[in-house]
Amino acid sequence: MDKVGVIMGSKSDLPIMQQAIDFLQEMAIETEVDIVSAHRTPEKLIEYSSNAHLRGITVIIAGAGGAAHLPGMVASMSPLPVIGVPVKSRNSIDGWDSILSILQMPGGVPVATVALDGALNAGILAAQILGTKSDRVQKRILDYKKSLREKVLQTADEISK
Ligand code: RP5
Repeated sequence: MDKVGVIMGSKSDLPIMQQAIDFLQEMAIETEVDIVSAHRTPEKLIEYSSNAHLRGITVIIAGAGGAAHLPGMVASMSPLPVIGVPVKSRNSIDGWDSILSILQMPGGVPVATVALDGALNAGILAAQILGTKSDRVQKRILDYKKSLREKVLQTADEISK
């Protein structure tokens, strides 16, 4: 089965990135989690980016804060789709540095960037990509959307009483 690789620049990103990991687990999608730092472990970054597609990973979610070069650098070397999560880390200037570092990629090297701290959406997007090849995953996504709809309608019902 296809796997999603979830990487982050530091353990301090984990509380945010856990949202993606939890969602993928809820969808019963195999997930490989690792810490890969663009600045502190550049050799590991090259190794990870060059080999992820060779061991069954089909989508990479990469989260980082501050001068967030991880998602873009992975995208520069990997043939896989990369979803970038800007993290509002303690070294970040209000999150804008992370957002712009991940969002403003040059032509030819796309990173699908989600909202600041938007790891849940990164997990959903990764599952949706896998769902294009798996009826089982796609069915779970449809069920998830149904649960979102029902929650809103139920709340609307409650407050309108
Ligand atoms: C980035 O610097 C990491 O992705 C993290 O968001 C931020 C701070 O890292 P730590 O100093 O907490 O390890 O590279």
